Amino acid sequence: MGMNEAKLQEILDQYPPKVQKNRKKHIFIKRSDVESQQIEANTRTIPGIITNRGCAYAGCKGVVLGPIKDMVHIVHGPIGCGYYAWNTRRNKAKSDDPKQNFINYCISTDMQESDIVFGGEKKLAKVIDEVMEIFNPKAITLSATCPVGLIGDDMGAVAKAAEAKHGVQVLSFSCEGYKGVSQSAGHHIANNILMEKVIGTGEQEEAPAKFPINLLGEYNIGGDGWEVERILKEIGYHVVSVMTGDGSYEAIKNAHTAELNLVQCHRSINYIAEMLETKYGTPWLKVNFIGIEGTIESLRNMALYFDDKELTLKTEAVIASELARIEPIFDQYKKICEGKTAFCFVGGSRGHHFQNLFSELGIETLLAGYEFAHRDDYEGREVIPTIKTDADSKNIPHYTAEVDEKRFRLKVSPEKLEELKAKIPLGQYNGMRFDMKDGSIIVDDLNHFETEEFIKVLKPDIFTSGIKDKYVIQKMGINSKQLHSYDYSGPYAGFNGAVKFAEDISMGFASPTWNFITPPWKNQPLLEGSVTEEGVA
Ligand code: CFM
Repeated sequence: MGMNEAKLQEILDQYPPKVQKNRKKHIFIKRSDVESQQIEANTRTIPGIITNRGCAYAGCKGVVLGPIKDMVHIVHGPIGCGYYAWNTRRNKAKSDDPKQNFINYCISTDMQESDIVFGGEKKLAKVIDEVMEIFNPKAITLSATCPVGLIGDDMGAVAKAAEAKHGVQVLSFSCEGYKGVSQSAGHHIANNILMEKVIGTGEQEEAPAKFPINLLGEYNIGGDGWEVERILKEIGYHVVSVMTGDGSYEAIKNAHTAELNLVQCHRSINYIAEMLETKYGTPWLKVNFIGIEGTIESLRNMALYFDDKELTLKTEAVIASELARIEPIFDQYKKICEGKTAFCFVGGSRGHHFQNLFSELGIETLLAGYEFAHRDDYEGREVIPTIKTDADSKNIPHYTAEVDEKRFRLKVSPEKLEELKAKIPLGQYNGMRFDMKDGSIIVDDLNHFETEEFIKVLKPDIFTSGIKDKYVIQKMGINSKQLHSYDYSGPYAGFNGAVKFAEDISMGFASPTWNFITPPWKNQPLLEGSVTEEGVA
């Protein structure tokens, strides 16, 4: 049985009226015969509902700052916030100088009750001293967790004093978990400070090689960034910096020297992309290195931008040789996957990006969504001016980049830019809805109740999301693959990544495990009941 408005309403009817009214705005069935389908996104999850979202601290320290390998990232707060985030995101890094790679460390001020009562500033200053003594890093970040904001520790003052004492940059991030409705607020806070205090502080005026690019919104989960870099370097691009997977403080300082910024994850880093254009005149191009077709299209769009004969020829040569190598293997896996169906629910960009790979494998995506994306990630960037700023988004300190008089340089003429914009997504992102088939479901901040309900109706063959729901889904007899951590596998980006993904999910489909699981609805009477304002009836 497929999904239709009536069936969707039946699911929603199980909610109390207030909850139903709220959740209805976060779900729609794609229809291309209507011009716009608005979704509510980036608003608070209803208390008590089991969401997959994380917090602002997770988005700031965990997502954007954490992967920068040559800075020490100190978490100011109780040990749980640091320890629980320790290496769980699989943002890999390697360094030519092993003494400047701190990715494997978890550094926390381990706040105790007495610190909450009497303040944690002294302890934080002491931890910075210790870090300098043990690691001697080039720079340090301080990330605040909830109690820090609640007791009013002045991390900025501690950072300033430490900079004077140690002579290295100490950046303070006021990213207390409650600063936003999800990790999305933390991305924004991290973007602002990196732009204000790090990017453009390098001494280079020009990149040392031709075709210099920054790769933004690529976090090297399971080695994705390495695979993308391998391809770009083979073609002849010079990767100035990656933000921030396997990223380096030293490289990010010189990000202003790039001539094009590539944006893989729009949600987490579109702020920096926009600000780089304002400040240095560098346009950004939306790319998607997930999927073979996505990778090829991204490479061809880059070639169109640089408009260089040799680069274009090399792009085509690399595409041809990669295809010849991987297609026969990919096609083998396709035989296993073809005709299957998927749910694809991930953070703020993968819920869209991985639909490419599914469709290349002959798998139809029936339902997709994001945990914490904004309306533009669903509906396209043209809706940005219509998004209302609410009290929660006002929590994020405002920062506006201004033109750098010395370093601003138009990379292509305004006429050429307009011409290119008609052909390639320069400064443009169409969002998830654009690529989805009519009749498919788009859900924002999917919760556990809806997860189970949609599974019962649509019975997908594979569900890609995260650790919080993985085992619930598997117990329902459905192949479940984590698309946050890749379940200890990867890379899944680029040409090699597409093959690896195909191999991994084919193994999942071919596993005899599923024969031993009976989904609950097959042999157990399901409890009939409803939840009302007063409780369970
Ligand atoms: Fe961007 Fe990400 Fe994602 Fe994200 Fe994330 Fe992640 Fe993600 Mo998990 S930065 S929005 S905050 S692509 S950690 S590497 S997988 S939710 S879809």
